[in-house]
Amino acid sequence: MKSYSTDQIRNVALISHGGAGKTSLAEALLFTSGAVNRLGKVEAGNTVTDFDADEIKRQVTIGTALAPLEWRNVKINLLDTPGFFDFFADVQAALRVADSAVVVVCGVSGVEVGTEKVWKYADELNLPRLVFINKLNRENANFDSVLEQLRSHFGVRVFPLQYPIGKEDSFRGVVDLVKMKALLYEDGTGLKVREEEIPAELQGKVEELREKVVEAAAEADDSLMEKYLEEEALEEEEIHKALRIGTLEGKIIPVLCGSATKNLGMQPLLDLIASALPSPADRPAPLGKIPGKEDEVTRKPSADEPLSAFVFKTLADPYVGRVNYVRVYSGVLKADSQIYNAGKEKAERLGNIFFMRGKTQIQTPEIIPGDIGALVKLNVTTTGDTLCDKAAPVIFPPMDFPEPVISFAIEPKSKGDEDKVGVGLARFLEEDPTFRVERNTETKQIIISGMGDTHLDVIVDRLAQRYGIEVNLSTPKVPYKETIRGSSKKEGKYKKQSGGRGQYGHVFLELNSLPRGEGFVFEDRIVGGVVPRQYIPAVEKGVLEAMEEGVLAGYPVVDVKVALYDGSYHTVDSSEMAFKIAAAMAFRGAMENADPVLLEPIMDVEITVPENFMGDIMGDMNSRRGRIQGMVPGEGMQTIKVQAPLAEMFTYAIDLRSMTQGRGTFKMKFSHYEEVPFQESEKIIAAAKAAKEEKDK
Ligand SMILES: Nc1nc2c(ncn2[C@@H]2O[C@H](COP(=O)(O)OP(=O)(O)OP(=O)(O)O)[C@@H](O)[C@H]2O)c(=O)[nH]1
Ligand SMILES: [Mg+2]
Repeated sequence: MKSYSTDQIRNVALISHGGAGKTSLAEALLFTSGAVNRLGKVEAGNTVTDFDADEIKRQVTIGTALAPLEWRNVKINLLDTPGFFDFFADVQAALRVADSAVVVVCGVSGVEVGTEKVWKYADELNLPRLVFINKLNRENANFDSVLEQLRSHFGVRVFPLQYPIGKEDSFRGVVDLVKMKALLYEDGTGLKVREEEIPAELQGKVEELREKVVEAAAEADDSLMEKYLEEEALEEEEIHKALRIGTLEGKIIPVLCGSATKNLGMQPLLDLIASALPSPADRPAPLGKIPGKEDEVTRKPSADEPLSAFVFKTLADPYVGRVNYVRVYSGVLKADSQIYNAGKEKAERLGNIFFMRGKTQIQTPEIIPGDIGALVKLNVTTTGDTLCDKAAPVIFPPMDFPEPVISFAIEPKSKGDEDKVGVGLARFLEEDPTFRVERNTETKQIIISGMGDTHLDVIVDRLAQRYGIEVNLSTPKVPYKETIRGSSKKEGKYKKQSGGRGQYGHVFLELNSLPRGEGFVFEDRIVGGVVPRQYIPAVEKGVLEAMEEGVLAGYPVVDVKVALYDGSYHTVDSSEMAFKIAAAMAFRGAMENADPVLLEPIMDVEITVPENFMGDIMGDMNSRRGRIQGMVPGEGMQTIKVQAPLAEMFTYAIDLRSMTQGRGTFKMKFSHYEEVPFQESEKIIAAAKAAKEEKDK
């Protein structure tokens, strides 16, 4: 690859609803620019950016991939992002380092939930963007209606710069509304464009649209306004300059169209990316913190500034090892150099450094400010880290990824694979910021959590593929607990005095319930040494051991106060062991008489949905034993605060998505334990009994 300067770089994320054609578009752009000499297909599993085995199998993008290409003196770093909601973290990562985006919209489905979602996110980042209406060769594709949808969703700043020629099967080119020429594709490769006069039947339509483009250009560039008002014709150059100004400011969002799989419409798209989308130098320099100081610093995209680079994605490749994708913000990142990980306070040694095109490593001596590349074999560095010059350390803010929303218990199919599962999962943690693994100490299960069932399915597939481990997923066990509502007293006596040294322990315990969350209190009310001092800790220990398995369903017991108020001993036969056993017996007996109940974890849930889904959400929450705590209105959205039992919430991520077609989101965190209602409780106790009998068989 040639060397470029910062103003010749375009970091462009391809974003869309799932399946609009981002990967196919990246492929077509690579092919048209000559970066690859074959147009791969998603269906054939041979695209540059969907290179992962799981992506090929599922024919969807799972992780953001890089695709640099060269076009007329500009280096365009495409970032092909996933459209599937489960993998949204990778969209976030891509948009963090992109300077602009191409929003791909399907010419048949038009604006979809995912389009709105990525658009909103790009808005939050003030990201200049353009729209590509794809799949115009498909049956029922309709440019006019999709444009209409775009304008009604995203406002009148959305302007077409093209109009398609021919429909569906006969879609064969576009009218360039700036040049006012027809661009025709006739040889089937998409590589040759023939310029022609605009077909007569489109003339009327095209002039109407052109008028709007000129108007928008005049509005974007003050220097053109006067000329425009005096009804002087604007030059092509002037319009392009104005479009660039308008696009960078976000006042204009140009719309182009074509077909990725037909490789139709790629040259104008590449031209517009080069001419209208920003270089790193056009974007605000990022703010970072100097470690240990409060002051913020900016790092300008200049080779003279000290080095700073941000790691936006880590791949834990089982063969290549760890690959860190970085964007350099300032200074020049050089191969075979020392760099400093400011957050982790560790120096790292660089060997070879690369540009990545899909999985292909293209070696480079350096990565200049604004460019994106990959580093291998770093020891401590992962996603979210800042790399810099040790003499001028800086830390850029890490990314704010969403918390996982769905959990499953994971178990190897063959016993003995537990350790291997642990090692494999730890690898995924390195590369996936929205994946979590946790060992639940109460249920003894390993719980994996992620952004949706597909996300976790992919993890399962990868465990098999990369590490040869087969696992089962199941709904996690609820960590129920047991407690008492009443109080009671009970005697416990353990006595064995036949032959040899005997055993003698004897206690009286009183149980009282404690307020929720108080745990356990032990009270020693022995007077006159009826239970000798040295045995009292054994009594407490016996109680604690008995509390590990309650009398109802074997769950841990909480929120009880246990008082030892009487007992007796034997000078020879008493022992710590005997007192422990006596205490456990007394505890169990007392608990049975103290109105024992099951407790279940209650979660604080915050659900955000468009207003029209409110009714469904509330009805559904009712059936999940949820209690509405409040509502906070937002822009067209409502946030509903609910408390609901964990037992009812395991599949909520999936259900909410299907209830709201993916528009709803939720957050959940543990709140407190609460009594399980009688009917539910009966079921849980019966299930525990059955499980125990099964085990004892
Ligand atoms: N007819 C037609 N099909 C297309 C076109 N572009 C993409 N497709 C098909 O649409 C499907 C999805 O294309 P992808 O390129 O994987 O879409 P994507 O946006 O990358 O999908 P995700 O990464 O899963 O979000 C594939 O079957 C493509 O062959 C097009 O221009 N015309
Ligand atoms: Mg894709």
